[in-house]
Amino acid sequence: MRTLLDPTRRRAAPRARAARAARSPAVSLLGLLAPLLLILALASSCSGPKEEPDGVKWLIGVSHANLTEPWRITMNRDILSEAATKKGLRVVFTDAADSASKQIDDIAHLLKLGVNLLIVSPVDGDALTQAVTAAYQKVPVILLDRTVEGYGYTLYIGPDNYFIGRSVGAYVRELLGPRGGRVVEIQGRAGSPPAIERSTGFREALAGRPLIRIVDSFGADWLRDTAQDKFASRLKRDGRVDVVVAQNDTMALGAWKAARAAGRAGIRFIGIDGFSGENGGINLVERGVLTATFASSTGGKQAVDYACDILDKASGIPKKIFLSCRRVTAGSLVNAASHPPIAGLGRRVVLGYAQTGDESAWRTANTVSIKAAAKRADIDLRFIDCQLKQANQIAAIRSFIAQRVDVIAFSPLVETGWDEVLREARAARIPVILSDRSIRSSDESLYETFLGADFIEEGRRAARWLVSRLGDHAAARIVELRGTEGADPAIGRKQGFEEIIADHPSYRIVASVDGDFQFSVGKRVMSELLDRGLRDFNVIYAHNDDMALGAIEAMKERGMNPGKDVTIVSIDGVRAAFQAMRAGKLSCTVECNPLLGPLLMKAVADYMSGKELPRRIITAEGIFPAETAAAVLPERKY
Ligand code: GYE
Repeated sequence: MRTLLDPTRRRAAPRARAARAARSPAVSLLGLLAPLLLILALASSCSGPKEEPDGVKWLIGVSHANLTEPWRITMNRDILSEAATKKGLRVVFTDAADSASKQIDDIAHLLKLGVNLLIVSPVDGDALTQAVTAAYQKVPVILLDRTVEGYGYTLYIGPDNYFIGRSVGAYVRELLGPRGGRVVEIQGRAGSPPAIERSTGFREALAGRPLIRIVDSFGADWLRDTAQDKFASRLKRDGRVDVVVAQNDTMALGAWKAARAAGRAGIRFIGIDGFSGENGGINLVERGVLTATFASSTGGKQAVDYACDILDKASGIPKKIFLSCRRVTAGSLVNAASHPPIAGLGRRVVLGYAQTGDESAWRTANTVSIKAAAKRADIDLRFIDCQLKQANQIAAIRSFIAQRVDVIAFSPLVETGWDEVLREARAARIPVILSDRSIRSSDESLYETFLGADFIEEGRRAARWLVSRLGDHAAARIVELRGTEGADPAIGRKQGFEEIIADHPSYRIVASVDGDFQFSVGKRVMSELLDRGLRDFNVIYAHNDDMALGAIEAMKERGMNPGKDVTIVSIDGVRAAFQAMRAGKLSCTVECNPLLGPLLMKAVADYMSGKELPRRIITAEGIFPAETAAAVLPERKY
């Protein structure tokens, strides 16, 4: 049994002990109580503080749910390979063997070792919430693959399982065509969040295609042999199957083995993960075992990369990263990598940006951030203010295509109407990044990534704060000032707010008007409501601060007492909101971070270097009730 730490040596401080053991070239394996795999990393990137005498700059603890599932074994490997590129970085692992209580102990053990940062892949999000949130008070915590309740962590990185399920469903629709067919679904661990989300997305994508029938669905715990045994039994009971959709490649391989053993030909097998190597999804597609796989990285490499940024106190660390997934079939194997590096340009990268306009203080800060970050990154920014007209944004994108820019980014004024112009960008092989706002399209391949806020959560936060302030059963009569009709943030903030107040029947929206995210329009529409005699309200919920401030002015002009008689909650967190809160006019603002420039330029640089971009990059945000305004205002950056 190889030991974890060298027990014969003088009992040095835990961290130095772990680091010294990590110098051992051999990878030490399982110990008695808390299996720690001590891995030595070598060459350079994590800049870190001064070099310690034993060469250790940073010690990262990785708490794994288990080290048996193929996905997690690959995740481990990804963490190792990325860590090995970081100078002075030491990484210690624990394996909870799927026990939540053991993982809680492992986390405590790693903290005792003196790790500088934790990477945790929870066995069970709920069970680990308290331990993770407590650890977050001591060190940065990156969650991998599964999240916990609330926001008590630094960064979440994981697959967008719902999106993966939808992508698989869209492919099955294509594969079976109008004739349809009989599908067997093999889920991972029945009832686990990834299994539920993948299955939900898959079923939703098949809606409206009654001739595609899921004739059986069972869990196989992500394991090949379990899938093989269960599918063999299925074939014995009823062999009429056209397609098997397994929630990972290894279970798809197991089912394929069962079909081969039963002499069944003609069934098509679809998997998920798309790992390289023997029996990885890519290899199985090459061999014709799988018809397709959906390749999604484990996030292990990204976790180590971001761990170094966090430890180096880099700015612009997002809150959530949802990894992308790519369909890989025999026909698409050639460019199995998402795209080759665009190197050797011999010139500055050219980025075309189509901005909505300059409708609010948030937008002004957003524009400043983008321009400053482009300058710092030495990127040639072609920036067009589209004056709040979608037609202008479409024209701007076409002009960027004509200029052959390297990357196009824009903040879609509204969610729909982009497919045609984005197909033109794709035809021109120019990648598109959605910044700040997203689009609604059936073609998920029209853009590389979305970076911005979780607008639905912002709406929930506004409502949760309101209920916490007024009480569960308060008679809240709410005037809603909506953002631009059809815009992603307006739709999301309305949805999130209504989701929470739906549980509180005494909270009612008595008027809802479109203020177009603008101070002047917010003031106008509020004036119209007041001049039409509206007085029976005691709350204003505004989708952004500018409209709230416009409404406050309208009320003051009519002798009303905003912030006293009427509780006003809005979203953005711009400086003027803090000033209004300090003056007692605004009650609360939910932050929506406009400083997206650094995130955008990192995404452009990553794309240009051939890195696969995440599907969604969600910003970190807070909530600021009026009582925090005086203390926080001096440090606000926008
Ligand atoms: O809330 C508002 C701006 O898209 C999140 O647009 C952004 C919104 C923001 O006009 O102030």
